[in-house]
Amino acid sequence: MPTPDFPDLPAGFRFGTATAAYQIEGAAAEGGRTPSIWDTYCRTPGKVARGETGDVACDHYHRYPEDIALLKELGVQDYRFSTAWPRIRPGGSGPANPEGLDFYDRVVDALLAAGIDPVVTLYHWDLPQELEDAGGWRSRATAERFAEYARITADRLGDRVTRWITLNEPTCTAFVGYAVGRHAPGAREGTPALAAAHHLLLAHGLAARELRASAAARGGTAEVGITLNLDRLLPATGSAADRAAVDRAETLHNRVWLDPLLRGTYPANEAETWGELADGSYRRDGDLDVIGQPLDFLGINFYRPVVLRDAPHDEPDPRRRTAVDIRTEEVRIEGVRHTTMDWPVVPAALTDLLVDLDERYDLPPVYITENGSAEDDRVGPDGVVHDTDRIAYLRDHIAATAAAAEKGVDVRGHFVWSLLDNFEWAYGYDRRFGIVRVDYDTLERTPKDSYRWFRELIRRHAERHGGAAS
Ligand code: IFM
Repeated sequence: MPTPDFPDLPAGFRFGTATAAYQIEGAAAEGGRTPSIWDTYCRTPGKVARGETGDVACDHYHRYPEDIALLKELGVQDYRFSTAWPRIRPGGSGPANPEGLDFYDRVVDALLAAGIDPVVTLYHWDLPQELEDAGGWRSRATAERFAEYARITADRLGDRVTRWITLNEPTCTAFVGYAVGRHAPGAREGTPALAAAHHLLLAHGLAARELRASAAARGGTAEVGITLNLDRLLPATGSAADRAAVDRAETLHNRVWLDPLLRGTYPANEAETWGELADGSYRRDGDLDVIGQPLDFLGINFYRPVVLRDAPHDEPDPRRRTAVDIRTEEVRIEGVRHTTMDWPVVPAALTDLLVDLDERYDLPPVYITENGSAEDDRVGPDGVVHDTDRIAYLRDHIAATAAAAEKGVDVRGHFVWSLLDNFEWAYGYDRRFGIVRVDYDTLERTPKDSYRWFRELIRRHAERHGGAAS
């Protein structure tokens, strides 16, 4: 059966869009903000395409009223954005920065005035540089500083923000940042990257306590979640070796987070995955209790499935191995469209991932906190991007979420990545994920066809299930 143009989601389902501070805000040296690891990384020759930086980005710091007007016109119920740690607590420790807090205060008020619920992510990769200089996520102290920053932010915004996401995609922080070296801080390490993963989990747990304590102190409650980019991993063949490769990758990508968070245990096959790199030296008694406190929701970012086969180690010398060298190799999925990230488009993999996770874990309510595609956008003679491929991608993935809901997964919302074209990390600005085009010369925003399609989906959903579109 062909996917309907406008998939039907359950009553009460919420639609949103997502962004992140460093990718859109700009104003990198304004309002008391200090450098993060991404400011440093962008200035390191050869790290980011064309030497681009987030200095200006979409200039959302100054143009947020215009962006919130676009959200209002779109009709979304939710908007997910991140606060910048180096804007709220410059340098990562010490006093809070009133100007930074005032900025987010204005954003939250403007969203609420537009009838949109803010969903705040506290960490979307912009670690204050001073904390990296002191060890970064390899160090337990960073988790403690993070909890303090969470409390400062919740004490200021928690009277209006009720849904909090502690971390975005800790896999990218721990492994792309400290083992692959393609994200800030650009390290290629073994055990320290595993320590970073553990400290990120601890940071989540400590911050969750603070968020709840802040809400309780004002007689309210906070809904606390974490966003993981969970991979749908498939073996290239049915061989035992390829299935074992997927098992190791499941631990690297998914179980390293899900097992401590949802089962209160470390993954059983750590030794098979990492050998002596996983020496546990960075763990302390009681950490699992902090990490495993109940989640109010789980955020899942999904873009594509990954097919893997068994492979030898990249690095023969065990002392020089990184934490991502787990004897696997990615195999290209043929016969499907690939986006400009070269990511295969396989929407059914999202349904399969959700159903499989639901069978394996006792899941809290789920939100798809990011999903979208980078496309080769062309501005037509009418000045508009007619992004039919992006519309098809979004339609089919939202339909895949609907299919998971039909199969019994408690999935409550779907956030499109992203509202705006923005700074795509090591790729710089030429990978465009937005449903609104940003002209980086003039900073003019122009909604694409996908924006109008998403607005119509939201409108029809409201019509079908009662209630206003926002
Ligand atoms: O742009 C990123 C975002 O910051 C985190 N999730 C994936 C997106 C697309 O690569």
